[in-house]
Amino acid sequence: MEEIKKKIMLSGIQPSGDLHLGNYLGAVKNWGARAEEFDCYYFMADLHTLTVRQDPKMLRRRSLEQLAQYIACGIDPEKNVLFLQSHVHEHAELGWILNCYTMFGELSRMTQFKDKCAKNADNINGGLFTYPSLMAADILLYQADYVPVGEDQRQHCELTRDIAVRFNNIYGETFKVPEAYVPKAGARVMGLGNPTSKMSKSDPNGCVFLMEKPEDIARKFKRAITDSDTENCVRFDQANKPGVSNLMNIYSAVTGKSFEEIEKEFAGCGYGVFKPAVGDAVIETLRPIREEATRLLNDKAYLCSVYTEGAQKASFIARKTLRKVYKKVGLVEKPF
Ligand code: ATP
Ligand code: LTN
Repeated sequence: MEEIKKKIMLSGIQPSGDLHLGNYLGAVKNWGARAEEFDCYYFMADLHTLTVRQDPKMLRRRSLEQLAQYIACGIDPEKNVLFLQSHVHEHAELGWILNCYTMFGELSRMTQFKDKCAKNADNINGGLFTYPSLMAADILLYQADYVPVGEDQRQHCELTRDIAVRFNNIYGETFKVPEAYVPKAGARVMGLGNPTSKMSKSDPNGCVFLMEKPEDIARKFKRAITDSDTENCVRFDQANKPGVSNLMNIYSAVTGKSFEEIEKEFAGCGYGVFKPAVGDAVIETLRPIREEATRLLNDKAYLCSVYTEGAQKASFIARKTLRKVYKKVGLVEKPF
C-alpha cells in the first residue's frame, strides 16, 4: 500500500533564558501532541541566540536544559526529531543564501528587530538584522508545512513565506510555503505585572518560569495585577479588563475550559479567590514538567544521545534541500 506522507511541523526557541509559561502555552505545549499527525522537528535556536551577547557557559547549560524541558513537556524523542541548530550546518549555509533574497526594507520593518535594537543599543549587530533570513532557512530546509509559534512570531513566518515565494518564482518550485500555526488560547500570554506587554523573561517578576518552585509561582499569581475597575468580577473583557482577561486566558489554556465556563465557575467570587485558583492550576500543570526535566538533567548521556540522533536525522533532510538550492542558484556541484 502506498504510504501517505505526513505534513511537516517545525519550530524552535532560543536557549537565551529559562522557558516560561508564555513559551509553554504559546508554543511548546502544542508541539508534543502532534507527533502522530505530523513529522515534527524541534530545535534549540542556539545560533540565533548569538545575536545578543551571551555567557558561553550559560548558553551551553541552557541549551541542554531546554532540551530536557522540551522532552518533559511531552515531546517524545522517539517520535519527534530534537536537535541543536548549530549541529546542522545547513542552517547557516542556507541562511547566507536567503540573505541574498531578503530585502533591506523587509528586515528593517521587523518588530522584533526594532524591539531588540531598543534593548541592546550598544550591540546592534548584523546578525540581529538578518535574524529572520536564518529563521527562514530553519523552516524552509525541512519543507515545513506548519510552524507552531506564539502570536509575536507571525511576522517572521510571513516574511519566510515571502522569501519562499520569491525564490520559487525565480527558480521554480523549490520550497514549500509554510504557515504559522498559532494556538487559540495562550497565543499571547501577558506579563503578570503588566498585562499590556507580553510575558517575557526580561521581566522576571511578571514571568512564571517552568522550573520555578510552586511557592514562588503561587506568590506571583497572588500579586498579579488585576484591573482597577470596582466590579471585582471575573469577566472576559480584553479592552477594559486586560489583567483579568489575561488570567482567564491562562486558566483556559491550562484547564481547557472556555471563558464562559470560567465566568460561571467564579461567579460571585472576587479576584481574591480567582487569582490563587489560577496559580494552583498552573502549579499543577507545571509540577510534572519540572520533576521530569530535573530527572532528565541528571542523565547527560541520554540527552547527548537524543541530540546526536536528532542532528543526524535533521541533517539528512536539510542536506537534500540545500543541494537542490545550490544547484538552482548556479553553484558548481561539490566533487566529494
Ligand atoms: P524575549 O524575552 O527575548 O522576547 P521570550 O522568552 O519572550 O524571548 P521567545 O524566545 O522570543 O520568547 O519565543 C519562543 C516561543 O514562545 C515563540 O514561539 C514565541 O511566539 C512564544 N512566546 C514567547 N513569549 C510568549 C508569550 N508571552 N505568549 C505566548 N507565546 C509566547
Ligand atoms: N525566532 C523564534 C525562534 C526561532 C524559530 C525558528 C521559531 C528561530 N528559528 C524557526 C520557529 C521556526 C523565537 O522564538 N523568537
